[in-house]
Amino acid sequence: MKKTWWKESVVYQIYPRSFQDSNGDGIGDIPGIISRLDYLQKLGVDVIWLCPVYESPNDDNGYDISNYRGIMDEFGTIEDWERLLDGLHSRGMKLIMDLVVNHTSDEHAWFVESRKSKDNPYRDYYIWRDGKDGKEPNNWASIFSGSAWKYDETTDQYYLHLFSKKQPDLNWENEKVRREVYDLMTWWLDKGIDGFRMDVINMISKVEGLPDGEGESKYKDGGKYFMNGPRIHEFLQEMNQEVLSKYDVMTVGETPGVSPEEAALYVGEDRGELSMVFQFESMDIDSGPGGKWFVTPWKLLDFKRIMSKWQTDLDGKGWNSLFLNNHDQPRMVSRFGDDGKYRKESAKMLGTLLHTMQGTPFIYQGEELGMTNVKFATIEEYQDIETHNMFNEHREAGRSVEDIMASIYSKGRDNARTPMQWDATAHGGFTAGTPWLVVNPNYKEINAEEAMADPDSIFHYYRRLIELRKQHEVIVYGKYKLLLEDHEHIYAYTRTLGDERLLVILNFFATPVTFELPASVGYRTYEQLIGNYELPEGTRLEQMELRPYEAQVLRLS
Ligand code: TEU
Ligand code: CA
Repeated sequence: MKKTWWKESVVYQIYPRSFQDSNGDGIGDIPGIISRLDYLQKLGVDVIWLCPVYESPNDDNGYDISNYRGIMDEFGTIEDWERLLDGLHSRGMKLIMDLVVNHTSDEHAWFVESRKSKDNPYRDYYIWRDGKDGKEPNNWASIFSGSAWKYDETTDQYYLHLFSKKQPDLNWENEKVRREVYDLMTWWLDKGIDGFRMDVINMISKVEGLPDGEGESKYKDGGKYFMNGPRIHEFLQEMNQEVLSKYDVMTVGETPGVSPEEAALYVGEDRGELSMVFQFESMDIDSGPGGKWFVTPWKLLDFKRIMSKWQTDLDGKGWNSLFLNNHDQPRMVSRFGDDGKYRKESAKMLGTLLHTMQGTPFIYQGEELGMTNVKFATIEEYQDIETHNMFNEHREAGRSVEDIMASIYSKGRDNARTPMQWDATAHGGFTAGTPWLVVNPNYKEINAEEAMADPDSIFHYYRRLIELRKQHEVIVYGKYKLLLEDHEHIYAYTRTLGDERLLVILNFFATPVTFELPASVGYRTYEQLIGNYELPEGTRLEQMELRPYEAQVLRLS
C-alpha cells in the first residue's frame, strides 16, 4: 500500500448547524466552530469534514445549494470561512468540504433559468421529461418519499429529483454541467482546501431512457438505474484529470449500495478516481424487508462478515473509510452499543473497533462524548425533511403514530443532529438562545466539559486511540485477519505489518464471555496498548474472561 497523509489521518465530521452557535440565534455557525478549534486540536484529529455551509434555502439543511460560491447567511461570511481555514491550517489540521453536485436547490440560478422555457440555455442542466398518460415520466420513488418527479406548469414537463422536490437532479450528460462543477471545485481548491466529501456521487450517471423500477409499492426503487450508472467512472476520471490530480487532496465518495467489488472501481489506486468511499452495507444491517424504517435486530455475525469483507477485499487495492454513524444515521452507541448502563464501556469498545481497522476513521461530532439517540414526544419537535415526509407517507398508508414514532426513535436522522453538548448550562452550552432542534435532555451528564475533566472519559480514550495511530504504523497499514469467525459475541482480529502484530479483542455485548485465543496465533508475550478495562495481571489469552463490552488491544511478540 502506498503511503499517504490521508491514510494516516483521522477525520472529524462537523454538522455546522448543530456544532456551536455564537450569536444566540439558535443556529450553529462558523464563528462558533472557530471558537472550538482548540477542543478539536486537543482531541488530536487531523482533518475536518465540514457539512455544507453554502447558500441554501435549507429544505435539506444545506444539501440543497443555491450558490456554490457563497456562504449561508446563518453560518457567517466568506471572511469567517477564511478565518476557519486559517485557524485549522495554523494548527496543522486540514479541511475538506462537502461537494453536493448530484442536485442543486430549485432556487439555484441555473434551475430558475432552466424552468423558464424549453429553449432556455440552462434547460438541459437538469433532467426534464414529458409525462406519460397524464402521469410521471417513470415510476421511480424519491429517496425522501413520493414520486421522484415534479410537474412544472410553466413548460408542462416534469423534472427529476431523487431527493426532495427542492433538490432537482443535475444532468451530468451535459458537458456544460460537468464544466461548471469542475470550475467550482477548482475555485474552492484554489482557496486552499484539502479535499472533498462527495454527496451521493455514485448517483450522477443515470441509465439512458430512465427505465421503470420494479417492486410492490406505488412508487418504485429505481436504484439500479441511477446508482453506479453507465458513465460514472468516465465522469469521475474526467473530474480527476481536470481537477483533482492537480492538487494533493483527499476525496471520499458517499456511495450507497456499493459492494466491495464496485468500490474497487472507485478507489482502485491505479484508477484515478477517488481516495475512498463510504460503504453502507453495515448501515443496512438492521433494515427489514420494508426498508430502513422497518427495523430488525442486527446480528454480530453479519456485522463481522460485512466489515471483514471490506477489510480483505480492498486490501492492497484501495482504501477503506471507517465509520458507524454520521449526520444521516442514528448514534452508534445507541444502535450498536448500550446507551444506558454500559454507555461508556460500549462507546469505547466501538471506538476501538473503528480506530484499529485498516482505513481512515471518521468521527461524527459528539461521538467522542458518547452522545445518544433522542426521543421527542411528538413529530412536531422533529425538523428533518426525510423524517416528516416518511411520517406523512406512513400515516396515509395506515400505520399508527406510535409505530412510526418507534421507527423515528431508532432510525431518524435528527438523532444525530441534536446540538453538541458542551457543558451542563442551559441548552448544553450550544446556544444562548433557542436551539433550532431541541438539545438531548441528557446534556447534564453527557457533555464535553465533564468529559475533558474525567481522565477515564470516552473523550480521553478517543484521544489515546488517535495518538496510538500516530505511533504504530501497523494500525494504519497492517493486514487484517478475522479470528473466531463464528463467535456470536466476540469480535476479534489481528493486524500485521512486518514483524509488528496487534491482537484486538472486543466483547460486543453486556454478558461476560470467555475469549480463547486460537492456537494458530502464536506469540511469546503481549503488552496492552489500550483497553477500556485494566488488564488483570497474569491474564492468559488462552482463557480470558471478558467483562461487559470489554475492548483490549494487545501487541504480540
Ligand atoms: O445522503 C444520501 C443518502 O442516500 C442517505 O444517506 C439519506 O440521507 C437517507 O438517510 C436515506 O434514507 C446524502 C446526505 O448525506 C444527506 O444528508 C442528504 O439529505 C442527501 O444526500 C441529499 O443531498
Ligand atoms: Ca448562530
